[in-house]
Amino acid sequence: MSLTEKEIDAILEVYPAKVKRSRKKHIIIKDSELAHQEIEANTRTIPGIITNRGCAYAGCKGVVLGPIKDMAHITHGPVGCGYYSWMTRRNKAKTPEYGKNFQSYCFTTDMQEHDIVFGGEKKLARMIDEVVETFKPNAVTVSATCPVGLIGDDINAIAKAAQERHGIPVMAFSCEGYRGVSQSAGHHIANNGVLEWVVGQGEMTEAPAKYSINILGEYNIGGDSWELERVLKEIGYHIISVATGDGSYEELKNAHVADLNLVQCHRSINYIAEMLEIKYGTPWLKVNFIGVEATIKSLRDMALYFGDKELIEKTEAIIVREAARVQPILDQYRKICEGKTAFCFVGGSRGHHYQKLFLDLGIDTVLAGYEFAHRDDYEGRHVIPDIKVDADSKNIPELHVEPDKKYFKLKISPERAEELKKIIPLSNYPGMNSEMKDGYIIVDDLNHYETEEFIRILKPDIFASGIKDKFIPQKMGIPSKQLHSYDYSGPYAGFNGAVKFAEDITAMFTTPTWNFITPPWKGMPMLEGAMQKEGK
Ligand code: CFM
Repeated sequence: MSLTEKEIDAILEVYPAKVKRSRKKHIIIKDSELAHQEIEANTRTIPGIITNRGCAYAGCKGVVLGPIKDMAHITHGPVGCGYYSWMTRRNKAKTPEYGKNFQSYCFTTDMQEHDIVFGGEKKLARMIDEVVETFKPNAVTVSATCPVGLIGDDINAIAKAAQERHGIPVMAFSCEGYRGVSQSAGHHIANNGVLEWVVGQGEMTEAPAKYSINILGEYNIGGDSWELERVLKEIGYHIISVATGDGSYEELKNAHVADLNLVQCHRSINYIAEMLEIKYGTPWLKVNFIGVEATIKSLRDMALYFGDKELIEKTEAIIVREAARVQPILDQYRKICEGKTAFCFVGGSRGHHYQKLFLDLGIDTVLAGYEFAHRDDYEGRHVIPDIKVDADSKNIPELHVEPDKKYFKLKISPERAEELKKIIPLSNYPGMNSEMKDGYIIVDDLNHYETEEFIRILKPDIFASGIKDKFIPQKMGIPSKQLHSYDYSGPYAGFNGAVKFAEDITAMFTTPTWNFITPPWKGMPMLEGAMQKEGK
């Protein structure tokens, strides 16, 4: 089932002309006959449109920094910012033996009117002292919220002085909510800080074991990374660090010695991946561990990178064993799921990744998109040189990196890298659009009005999205699956994750609840007309 340009125009007709023109650029119908299809992305949301996006602070503190468990993450701002970025994302973390884990704490300066009027610097300095003395974290981050930037608190100076007082790293992030058009700006700000102040601070000069890797852009939502680690460790990989799910300062500071960086979520971590390549000579490989087929492909790509016969054989043996174990279970669920259609609209990666898992179950994704991704996440990294740098992106400092004098080491020769690039996505991401079928819809920054309209026309069997928009489709009679925090479930990654996901969505399809809901369009007339008056 697909839509025509005319039908999309009809949806956008209710907007004022300028808004219509703008929104049209954010929507495309996949057509592989065309040489290239450009989509507008990472631009400001139109005021008044109900978007699902978050803010720069959410992307920095909430997404990238927050999961690092042995650091204390202080929110300098009103209490709500700290509270709403505290654990709601379900990024799980285990406390290692003799290790530290502050995930269950929410640290905030709880700024009040007095602090806004007279400045919050002294309060922040006191707060850092109190946190360090009470909890003894391995490092501290301070994330700025909107009012901090507006009143001009110098968080960098406060952090620097605190670092000298306490002798542990204290890092300041100017990630005020308004720094960019979405949480994407915050990812970039956090990436810069992690690369500058964390990675490379460790003493390791060599990888501690064969096949040493970092898993970048994996946040352990619902325990995803634990399922990946189970398989990767059994194959023989040594995981130096995960950025940042269940991650730690202690591990991340030695991330520079890895032989390979995996990139699961391209949007939130591509800056670090790229900078690690320049600074330490470690290439990155785009992986997707969502879905059985996708997981198998990623494992094979990894084995090809190392090119070691023993590793390739072990990889194949584990793939055969795991697939034989989960496939019969998935086949049962597939009987119910097969032939259904989905909308898959998530933040910056999952709109693409989960299409693979849906496909494993015979479900076609007819509409997909991202809240805040950039054009390269849709069209592929080759478009990066063509992306216009606007005033909003200029707001975020670009870190200039050079090969590290002490630690730079080419992990593979340039010739071998070029050879590998022909067969695996090494330092490359081809984007979501390349894998969408013709006629299907790609929408950037989907809003609530358009959601309802697309649902009314395409009538998907499942709506996969987030907490802000899930309840409207749910009330329209469409099962709605949260793909940010997994609605209290998970893991959904890897082999066991695919089974859990299949079980969850099959339960959603088969619950008798839907018999008690009448979708609005069921009461709509098939035809509309007017009665002719007598004698006319
Ligand atoms: Fe990456 Fe994420 Fe995502 Fe993301 Fe997010 Fe998230 Fe997400 Mo919610 S880092 S871009 S900023 S995969 S919190 S774990 S689910 S919007 S698609």
